[in-house]
Amino acid sequence: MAYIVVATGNAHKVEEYRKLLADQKVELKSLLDYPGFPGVEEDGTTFRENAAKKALAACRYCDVPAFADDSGLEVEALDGAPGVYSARYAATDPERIARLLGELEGKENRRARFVCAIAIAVNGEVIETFEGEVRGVIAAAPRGEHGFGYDPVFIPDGYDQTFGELDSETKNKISHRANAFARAMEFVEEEMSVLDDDFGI
Ligand code: ITT
Repeated sequence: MAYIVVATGNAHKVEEYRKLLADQKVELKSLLDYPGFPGVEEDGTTFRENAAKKALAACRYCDVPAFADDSGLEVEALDGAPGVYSARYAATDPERIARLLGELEGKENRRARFVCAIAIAVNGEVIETFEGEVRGVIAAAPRGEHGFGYDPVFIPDGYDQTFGELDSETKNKISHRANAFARAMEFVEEEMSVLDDDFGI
């Protein structure tokens, strides 16, 4: 079976993509299957730029079609922070959440959005990037054990629970990652005659 590499070392992202790709005739590998991958400096100023860098590096290193996601949380009252620096906001998930809640102390506006950019690279070139988002608010305190990152403090619009409390099926229907992925799949299906051999779908 043909396979595609998702250029991430984040096992939670891999799991989400595995579920999103469940109906496709393509096997998913990730950088966890390529321990020798040298890594990519995520020095872009946009999610799209970083996603493109990661996808390209993986496509060239693994010599197969690859896609990557760069994602993060943008908080209105913090002028969009932590944004592209979401992973580097502090050393661990609990510390990142603690810093975020600290910065928001006393602020009334708790609106935020998760953003995900996906880049697809084939034959050593980035062919397209896509973006998805999910809007919501930041909870007063972390709740729930599901998901990863900022999930315990993000309450998506239309729900009372955080992504940490909602099950993975629900998150995978409405998340920034699911929305970006749906756009990417639409593109892949439309361009199938071009990509058929590479993707094997
Ligand atoms: P890769 O670069 O290897 O894919 P990463 O975790 O470093 O893994 P990013 O550079 O895209 O990924 O950083 C995204 C950060 O934004 C991530 O570490 C989380 O803190 C946060 N984030 C992104 N998507 C999230 C989600 O679905 N739920 C919770 N937090 C998320």
